[in-house]
Amino acid sequence: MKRILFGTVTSALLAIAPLTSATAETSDLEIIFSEVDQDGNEVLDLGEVLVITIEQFNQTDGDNDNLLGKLEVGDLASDPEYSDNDSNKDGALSIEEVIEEKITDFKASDTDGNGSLTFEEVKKSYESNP
Ligand SMILES: [Ca+2]
Ligand SMILES: [Ca+2]
Ligand SMILES: [Ca+2]
Ligand SMILES: [Ca+2]
Repeated sequence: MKRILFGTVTSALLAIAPLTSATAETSDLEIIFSEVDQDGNEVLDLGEVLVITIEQFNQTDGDNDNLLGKLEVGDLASDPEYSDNDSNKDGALSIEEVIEEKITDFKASDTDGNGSLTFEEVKKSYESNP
C-alpha cells in the first residue's frame, strides 16, 4: 500500500495522485526527482518533499478551507488512496493527513534509513509499488 508519491508540480495532488502509471519511463521519474530536489544535491530530504506537498495542497484547495474535499480532487476521490489517507474519515483530506502520509511514504522509501532519498531509492520504491 505504501507508495512513493512524487507527482509532478502540476499534478492535481501529489499525496493522492501517485505515479499511477506503471508504464512511466525512468526519464519521467528523473524529471520529477529533479523538480523535488530543490537544492540540487541529488538526494531528496523530507523538507523538500513536504515543500512540494504543501504547494500542491494549496493549489488543489480551491476554496482555501485547508481541506481537500471530493469536489476539489475530482476523479481522485474514488481512488482507494483517498479514503486511506483520510484517517479521521470525515470525507476530506486535511494538510495534516496528507503530511502524515508523506512522512510514512518517505520513511518506507528510505531503505538505508539515512534520512534522505537517492534516485535509486525512489526508483526502487516506485518499481515495487507501481
Ligand atoms: Ca536535495
Ligand atoms: Ca478546500
Ligand atoms: Ca480527513
Ligand atoms: Ca536513503
